[in-house]
Amino acid sequence: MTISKELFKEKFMDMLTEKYALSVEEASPYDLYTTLATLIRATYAKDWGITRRAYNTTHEKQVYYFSIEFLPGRMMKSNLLNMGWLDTVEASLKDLGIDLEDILEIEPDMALGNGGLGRLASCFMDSIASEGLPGNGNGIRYKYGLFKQKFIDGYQVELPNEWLSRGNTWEVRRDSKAVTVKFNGHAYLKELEDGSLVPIHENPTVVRAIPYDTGMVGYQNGTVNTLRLWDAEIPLEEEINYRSIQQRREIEDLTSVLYPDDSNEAGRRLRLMQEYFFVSAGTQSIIRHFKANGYNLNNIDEYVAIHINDTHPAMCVPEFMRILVDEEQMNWERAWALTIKVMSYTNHTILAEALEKWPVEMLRSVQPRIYQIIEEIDRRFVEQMTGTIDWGIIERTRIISNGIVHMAHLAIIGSHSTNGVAKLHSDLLKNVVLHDFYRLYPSRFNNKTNGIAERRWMQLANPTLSHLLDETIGTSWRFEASDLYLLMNYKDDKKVLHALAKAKQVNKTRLAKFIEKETGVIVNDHAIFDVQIKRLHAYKRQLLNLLHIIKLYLDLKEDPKKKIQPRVFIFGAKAAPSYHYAKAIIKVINELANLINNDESIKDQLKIVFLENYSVSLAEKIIPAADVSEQISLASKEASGTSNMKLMLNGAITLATLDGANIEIRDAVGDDNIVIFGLTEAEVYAYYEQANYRAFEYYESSVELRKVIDALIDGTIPNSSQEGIEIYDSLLKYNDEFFVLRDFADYVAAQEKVAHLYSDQEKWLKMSLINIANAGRFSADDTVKKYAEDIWRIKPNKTPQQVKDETHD
Ligand code: GPW
Repeated sequence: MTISKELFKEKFMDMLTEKYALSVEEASPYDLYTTLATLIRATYAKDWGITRRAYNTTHEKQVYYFSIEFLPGRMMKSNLLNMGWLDTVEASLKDLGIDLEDILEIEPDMALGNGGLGRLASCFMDSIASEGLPGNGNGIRYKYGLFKQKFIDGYQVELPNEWLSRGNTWEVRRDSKAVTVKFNGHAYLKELEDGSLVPIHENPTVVRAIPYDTGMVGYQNGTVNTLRLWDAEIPLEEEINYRSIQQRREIEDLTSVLYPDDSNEAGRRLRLMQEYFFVSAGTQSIIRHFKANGYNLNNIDEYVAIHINDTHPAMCVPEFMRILVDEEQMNWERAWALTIKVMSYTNHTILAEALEKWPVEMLRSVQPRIYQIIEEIDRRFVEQMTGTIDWGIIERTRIISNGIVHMAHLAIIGSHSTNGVAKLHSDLLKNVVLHDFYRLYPSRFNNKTNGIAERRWMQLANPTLSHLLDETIGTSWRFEASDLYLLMNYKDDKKVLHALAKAKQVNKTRLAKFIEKETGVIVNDHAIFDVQIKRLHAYKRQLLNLLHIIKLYLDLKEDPKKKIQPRVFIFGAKAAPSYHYAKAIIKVINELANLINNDESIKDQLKIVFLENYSVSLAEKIIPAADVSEQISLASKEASGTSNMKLMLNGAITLATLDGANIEIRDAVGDDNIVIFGLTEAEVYAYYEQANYRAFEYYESSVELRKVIDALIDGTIPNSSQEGIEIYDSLLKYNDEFFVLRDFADYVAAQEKVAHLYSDQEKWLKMSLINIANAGRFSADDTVKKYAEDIWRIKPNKTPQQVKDETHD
């Protein structure tokens, strides 16, 4: 799909006339944006159709990736890149006096996710299409994306994110593919005259699910897959049953808001309804599609793989059973064998509070038939296991116990594969968290270390470095991420290292300008840009970062002549609206920032910038400019992390605990090219076993630490006494759940090492180069290939070009 400048300009101006009857000079940036978006969509639409028809005619197996979150960010630049149009369009628009960057900024982020989980799903969508794999996304079209974050007086305030208010050019509403989803009511088995039982669902609430499809354009391979997001409406023929505003609102609410919590489950009944809504709509539409295309449901496992992204879509298991058994009259055993072969599940956390559990009463009331099926799955599981193993294991692994439905148990028992998202995480699943299941089904457990869409995080986000890579190692890395390794040949090449420094400087200067524009803070763009960007969560320990900054500040105040390696600490983080403690940390960071940034005596040595409204598009601005990547979660708590990979790819040096994928980054670059500190996972577990962590002892025995902690409550940091006390208490009164005090001294030493390393620029640049060169292994292209081979058993499809070639000869 290449295009000449002339042809593009002609098409673009025609489209502008068609859509708005405007000339380039008359058009607003918004008009230009929608015109370009429409042209892009119209262009890939042909391949979109060819791809779909190719999947149908070749009967290749397809995967459906069910995820309650997708976080694609902006689509325009990514589509241009993947179509092979980016450079031509940029140059053509320039001829017309238009700066492409200005147009790109018009697009609202598609933020239908909270953080890592949703972004992973979107990186996978890009990679699945780019690998030519037959794969589809299935999720919810939330009317409001993740809240917009503002800081008012240093506090996080949440505003609605109306991303659809001006329409969405990328999506296609497919009315003809609507399905109905049933909730509530009463379910029972009715005995017929011949003694057989039929399931009856009485008085259900009936909702119409309408799919909105978005093309997922593969990287210059002609493949365009589909991300299908469902919206809820009142079915016309059911209008009569929705008489009150209250009843109508319930349907509207179903797809209204993304549950804005990350790693903490709640949201309760509405969230459960959302889960069943997209599970049922997606599963029904898959089965309907395959039936309509003449497939035999008895070997549906040869054509369909369904992936359960964390437990939120775990009801795929009973829903698939419901359709096969109730609607298709298949016998239970056959249906169950197929279900297990079709389903696979990824676990993304070991935090107990994030493992989904639903009260029996609530699940039964939201979907009584699904509850019955879960009960039957549970009954058969217990029956099958009884006598083969300890009763204790059965009690701990069964799906329903003490009035609670355990969704992870449902997902594991109902699927053939359970994977973790980094080596350490997968080992912890096998050996600790899911050990009982591992004993039952050892062959179901496997690891798939996360990956990132390196096209977005390098080619789109960092054109400066991308050009340097082209000049140094050629352009093959743009197609094959592992070719980044060619850069290793230049690790001692002064010219290349110098060029690397220049590229980083360009990005830092650009970010510094952005920071000034957004916050008014002027930062020294030659300081170390030290970046921590991720959801605000106690286990991620933004607090440890904060305490270290307080220490640097106190040091500078105590000795005004002291010189430190200048630093700009950059934060980006949203806190769940109900997560009081996380919000307290935001407030204190903001107040400390205010204090330090306005302290004349500190000058250029220290600045803190907390950028509002962290999002995919903000990440694209920050990451290319980062020198230091803060990955400082308590060992064992961060399942993988993915910002660690994005920052490494962009040449930042990782400052990390041995947690999640940090361990694999260390293995990739070697101990000399990463800075590791803190407790190991084994040490953390030893504390748990011996119950012998005493946070207070660290406070008592270290003068330095005591000064830092006291600064939280002694008025050093203005306007934050309440929050300071809350944090102080979490550390000392409640014994510091995430071992911040235990790791403090080690972290300070590691930060001193970072400063020291940075002062030797040549060494630093070499480390940076080695990080870039070794980041290829974290390409999501490779990750999805492994899922495709080991779990989904799907093969790359023919490209539209191949299909065309064949039909022509
Ligand atoms: F709790 N993750 C996330 F496991 O972003 F479901 N949201 C979530 O709700 C959960 C996990 C859940 C993240 C992990 O915290 C992170 O370590 C991982 O890299 C990411 O999922 C993708 O696997």
